[in-house]
Amino acid sequence: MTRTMRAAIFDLDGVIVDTAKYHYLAWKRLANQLGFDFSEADNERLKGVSRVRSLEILLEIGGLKVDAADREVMASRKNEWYVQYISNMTPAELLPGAVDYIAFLKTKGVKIALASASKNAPLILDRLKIGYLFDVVIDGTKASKAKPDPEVFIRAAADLGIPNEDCVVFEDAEAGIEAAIRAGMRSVGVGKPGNLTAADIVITGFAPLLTLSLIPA
Ligand code: B16
Ligand code: MG
Repeated sequence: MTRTMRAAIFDLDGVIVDTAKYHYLAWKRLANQLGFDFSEADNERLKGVSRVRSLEILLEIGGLKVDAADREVMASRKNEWYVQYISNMTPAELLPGAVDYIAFLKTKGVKIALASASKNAPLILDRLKIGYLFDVVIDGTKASKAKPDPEVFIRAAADLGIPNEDCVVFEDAEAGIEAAIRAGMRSVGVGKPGNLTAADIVITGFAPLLTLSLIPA
């Protein structure tokens, strides 16, 4: 049986706003400072993953063992650089069609949530003045378990009052698609064809959906 999409749950970084490049630049800067390189392919493993877990993966890639106190210093340093990068962000860095697509879904009565691992989500929503789009926001300041744990999506659906199976998740990260599947939700991967193969469908962006006035069901 086909189920209607009653709620759309959006990831933030890499789906609505092009902050993934700033996370990458800040992690690369830290890796370089620690004496090793960090490629865009390596960065795919960090997408959607919490700050603490991202640092662990980065240190694994560099083959470094670092105690907890130094890890905390490094995570803070990366975040300071990241916040510097995003503090000059403008609406030009919203991904094409994302805001229009969300506005379109709202006209169809679809509930909208944000479910992001980022503790910086409130800052980004404020800078870009897009907080009004969301009926519910679950971000890294509210959730304790990072994707691929389904916590953020399950909490978003519960706060919206919509059953998990009637929600569709929009995600750019493998960890996020896995979290959506574990939540019993359908998923739309936003990224390059060939990536995110576990998603129900993969789109390169929202503009084509608008052209077709398409609501994935
Ligand atoms: P912060 P999302 C995630 O946001 C990013 O994809 C991931 O790269 C980042 O490490 C994580 O947020 C934590 O972000 O350091 O700002 O708390 O994609 O779930 O919106
Ligand atoms: Mg993301």
